[in-house]
Amino acid sequence: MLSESLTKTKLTDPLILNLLQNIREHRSMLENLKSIKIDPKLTNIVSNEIGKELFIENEFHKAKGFRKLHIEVAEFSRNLKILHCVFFPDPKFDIPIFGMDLVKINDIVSAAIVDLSPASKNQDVKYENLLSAVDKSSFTLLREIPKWGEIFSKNVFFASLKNDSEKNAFCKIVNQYLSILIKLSREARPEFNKEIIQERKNYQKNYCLQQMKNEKTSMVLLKYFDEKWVNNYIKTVLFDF
Ligand code: BLA
Repeated sequence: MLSESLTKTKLTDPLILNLLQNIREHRSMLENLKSIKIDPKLTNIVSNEIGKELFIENEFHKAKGFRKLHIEVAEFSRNLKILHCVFFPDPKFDIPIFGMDLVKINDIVSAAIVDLSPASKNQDVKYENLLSAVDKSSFTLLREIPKWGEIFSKNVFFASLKNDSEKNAFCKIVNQYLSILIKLSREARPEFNKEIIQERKNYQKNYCLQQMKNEKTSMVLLKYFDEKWVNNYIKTVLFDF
């Protein structure tokens, strides 16, 4: 196991810690896992300014089949907690993009989203049946995907979580989506056709450009950082292509 798997986080929220542990466990199953060096100023960010306290903790790895495995844990003004995770495939491999976001405001999980999003043409038909088979029935507050979310698969899951049973059910869905991702990545073989690889790069670019249209991400960051910093963070840390 890599030492990063044991990295402590400042966050103490049990749901986020549970999800974080599961994501790290799945990540550790990937072949050739290595951490990526990113500017330390962007990796660990802390502010203790009264009323504007925050920390942002990032983990970056790569592995066989993946150009960037990113996990971010953040807490803003002590009341907004976020777990953000995107696993971007290496475009040589036909692997979908794993994305999840959990937004907790005080004690309410207002947004819990997870998906394996297509990263090449017709890719979703290859794993749609696997995602459809995952039980997503026990939720009362399903949410509608915003317009920019056309990048997600038909099986994107998006809800607010009402109680412990829904929180546990969401963790289970995330686990199953990650297991499907690991299975697909084990089966994937490298492609050498430049046009096919270019098309996959375009899919990732489109995924990132659409995610950048989510004003809720930038709105939070703009309360704590200036516009230049936020644009750079979104383009280089969250959604680079
Ligand atoms: C929504 N994202 C949100 C919300 C906030 C953030 C505050 C509003 C919560 C709500 O609608 O209930 C904020 N998310 C952040 C911040 C970061 C973050 C600041 O990750 C990181 C620094 N967002 C993603 C990824 C996905 C995603 C990878 O970053 C999905 C795979 C989805 N977030 C997503 C969606 C919404 C959301 C779909 C709801 C947007 C809406 O309804 O308009």
